[in-house]
Amino acid sequence: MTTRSTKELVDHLRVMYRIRFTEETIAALRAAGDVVGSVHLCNGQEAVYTGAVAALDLAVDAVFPTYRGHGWAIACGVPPRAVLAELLGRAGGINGGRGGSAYFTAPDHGMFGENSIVGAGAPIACGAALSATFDGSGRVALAAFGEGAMNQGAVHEAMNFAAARSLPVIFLVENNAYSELTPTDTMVRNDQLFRRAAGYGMPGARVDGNDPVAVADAVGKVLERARAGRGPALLEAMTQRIVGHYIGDAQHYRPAGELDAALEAEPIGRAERALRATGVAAAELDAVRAAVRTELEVAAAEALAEPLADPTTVLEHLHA
Ligand SMILES: Cc1ncc(C[n+]2csc(CCOP(=O)(O)OP(=O)(O)O)c2C)c(N)n1
Repeated sequence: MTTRSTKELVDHLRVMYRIRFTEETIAALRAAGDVVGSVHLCNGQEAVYTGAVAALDLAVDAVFPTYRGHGWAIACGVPPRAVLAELLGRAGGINGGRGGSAYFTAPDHGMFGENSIVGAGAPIACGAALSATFDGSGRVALAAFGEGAMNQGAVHEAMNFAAARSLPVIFLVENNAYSELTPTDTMVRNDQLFRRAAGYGMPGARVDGNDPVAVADAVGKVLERARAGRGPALLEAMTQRIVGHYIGDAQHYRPAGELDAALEAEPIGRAERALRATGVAAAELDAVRAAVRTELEVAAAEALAEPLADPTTVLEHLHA
């Protein structure tokens, strides 16, 4: 694991705990019947969000994630209470309980909306990047999507358009090895997806997606390039989800031993081991973990205590 400073890795670890404990809380609330609807958890992929967001300037930059977006929201600074309240259909949720898990948006935090249409965030990010070429904001748009989305026509069109116009876009693939229940290597002839960048005329690189510092470095490099007007880039962050594609997915499609290996490599345990190896006391890490646990317990209690969204307001914010 890349370590530049202990503090930097502890800061990443704190955010990764916040994401993981949010997801665990959501799973528990779902089991209790309080959270309904489509929910895709991101356990195991936390380093991608933590690292990428650490490199961005959320005062100007914009993130366009997928339906697996809770981790992006938390990394962008959305309070866990607001995420939980949204999934619980509470009026105090980040979108008043209307968006739920797969559609919430937090533009005040630079997180411009999840999207359940696979790959659809890529062309939307191009729009945000195109606007930056007019408004002088210096904004870079980051489109995040899974490796399955790399085979969507909209993603191809977005990459070609961004490259042809030298738009400030970072295409960030969260390669968790499965598109829903289908292994990536059964879907493509060449599974080194970052190599497709050359075909569009932009730089492409693979990065260890379980190492937040490596992700921050990789995003930081292409971010500066994009901000300087030198166009888009494609990053492929290699990671694994350590939960099902959706809550309730029995994961029967995973070969024996694969999940154990993923649990060995997952970013939180790995960061803890790296910090311990540099001399950080176990008690210090226990204190960081416990503080975030308490934060989530308080957030869940507060969210559950909030009133449900008022059904009579259901037509508000609708444009047809
Ligand atoms: C346009 C479209 N096609 C199909 C689906 C159904 N679908 C939902 S998630 C998913 C898998 C996407 O895999 P990947 O892009 O690798 O992301 P991951 O779920 O692994 O994060 C599919 C095919 C959809 N939501 N949208």
